[in-house]
Amino acid sequence: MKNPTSIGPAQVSPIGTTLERHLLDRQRRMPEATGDFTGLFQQISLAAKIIGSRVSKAGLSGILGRTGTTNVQGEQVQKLDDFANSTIVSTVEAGGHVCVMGSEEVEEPIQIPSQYPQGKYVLQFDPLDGSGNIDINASIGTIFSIHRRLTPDGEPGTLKDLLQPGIDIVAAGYVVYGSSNMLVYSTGDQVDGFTYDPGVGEFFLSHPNIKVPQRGGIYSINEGNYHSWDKGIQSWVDWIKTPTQSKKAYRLRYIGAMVADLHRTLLRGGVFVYPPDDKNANGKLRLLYEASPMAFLVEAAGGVASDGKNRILTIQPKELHQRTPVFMGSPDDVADVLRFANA
Ligand code: P6P
Repeated sequence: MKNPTSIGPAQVSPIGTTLERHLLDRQRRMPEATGDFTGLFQQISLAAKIIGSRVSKAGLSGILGRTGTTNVQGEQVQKLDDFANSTIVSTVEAGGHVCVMGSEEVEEPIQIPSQYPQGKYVLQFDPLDGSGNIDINASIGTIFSIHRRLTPDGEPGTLKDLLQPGIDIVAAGYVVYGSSNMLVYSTGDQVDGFTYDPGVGEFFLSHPNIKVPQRGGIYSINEGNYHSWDKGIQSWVDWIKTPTQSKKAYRLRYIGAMVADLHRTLLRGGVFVYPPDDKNANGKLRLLYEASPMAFLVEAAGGVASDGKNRILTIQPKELHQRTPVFMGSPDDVADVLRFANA
């Protein structure tokens, strides 16, 4: 009988590989692992299940619509935004694995109450990305990224722990609440996708080792902003949808939720672009809890993630809610749009 605790490659069990099993197999391959990361991830998974359950019946539980408040972004806060934010905060803070959190919905760093341990990790998240889609039952998502703390162990975390570049991310992932709910994550080496089985209450490995195609046939951008873009972006859009002898016209797909648009891009290839426009000189998307974690995943899947000039992962954050232009997806497609953008 083989030693049951042997640290061999993850065996695919007859019941399939749950997220928990995947995390434990990863932990067993790392002798120095303390279980903190696995514990944090299990809290994130629990929060995702709770949020997914509420999202799936939002229309029945009086939780659609707006709270009447606006968030730090100046956006109308949806009731589900608030619910998702408080679910993640309350689930994670009690676990004692993080020292500070950053959320799209909260202006300041979220401190860990003194009754809980100050952990060694830092969690940043967009609790419900694309929340404008909630009331029309279109896909939405949760985005998260995990760093190690920089400040001394045991003390409350600070803004310094949050303002870290994407190249130092320990793990990043997203949950897409769509026709099925999926959790996709990476610790940098590969990207694995897990589909939620509500009958069992577990995420099961369904998309191991996701790789972005070198080139796709889809472009994803809000063409409603066409007249507020630089000429370079306008020229790229005109080019990409014009068939030539050597190139078919690309298809336009735009869901309006970054998680859903990039989930499709990871699986099908192509390019997702949110460039600067008249309203947002630095683009609309936030660096720390949208662009950076998604760039980490896209690069881990073999794609490219640029702010138009540099890798998004190399940006040194200066503010918690700073924005960045986003050009992400298949290497050849990102190269094309950057050629026009920088012409
Ligand atoms: P627009 C959702 O509000 C979001 O932050 C991203 O998820 C999405 O990609 C983008 O904004 C959509 O913005 O201006 O096209 O509605």
